[in-house]
Amino acid sequence: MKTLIALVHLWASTAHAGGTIAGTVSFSGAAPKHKALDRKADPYCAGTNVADPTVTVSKDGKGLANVVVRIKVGAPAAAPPAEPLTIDQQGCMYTPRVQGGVLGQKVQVKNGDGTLHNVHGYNGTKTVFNQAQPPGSKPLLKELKKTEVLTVKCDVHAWMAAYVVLSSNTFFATTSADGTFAINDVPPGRYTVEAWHEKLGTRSAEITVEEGKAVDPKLAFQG
Ligand SMILES: [Cu+2]
Repeated sequence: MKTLIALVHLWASTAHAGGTIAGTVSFSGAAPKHKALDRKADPYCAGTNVADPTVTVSKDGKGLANVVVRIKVGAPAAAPPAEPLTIDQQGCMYTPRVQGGVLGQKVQVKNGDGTLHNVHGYNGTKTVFNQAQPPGSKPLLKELKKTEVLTVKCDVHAWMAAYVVLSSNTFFATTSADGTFAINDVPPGRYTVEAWHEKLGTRSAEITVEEGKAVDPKLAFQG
């Protein structure tokens, strides 16, 4: 029993080693007006109004959602997890819209809708995969072939878009609705951190992570 307790203590102390990269990705300027998407093309989708989520800012207008924050330079490379990333299709929108992953990780696309989607993955302008997914069909499991930023579009519904930002390491997070993020258990060291947004581009910062401390890279976008 004593050994078990000692092991649990050891696990607890090592599981939270390192520091944290955390903060709010800030937004300044005029918050975009959220026009409703034109979804009349498919009666299945047309019933609900959905605001254009391309640039989503927090309620106070100061934080930016759907930004992938990641260590771009300085972190040890990691093998892709065996578990695929998941993108679901619900109400004729992709969920999540933006997420991070590890280079080489697979992605599975589910169709929770009662309508046909055509899942079209791009690396830049190059097609990575392109497959119709009728309602009730099994998830599509796709390899991303060295893609760093995967864009997923639907050839049936022009408004649908999802993004997967793939890194060589496991240190990444996506900002919440209020623009906040946290990357935990980062080994102490100097890093280049990058923020990626689907429309507003990228920002980067040089930071130093110290044991047991949190550092905010103060990443900022202007609208
Ligand atoms: Cu669709």
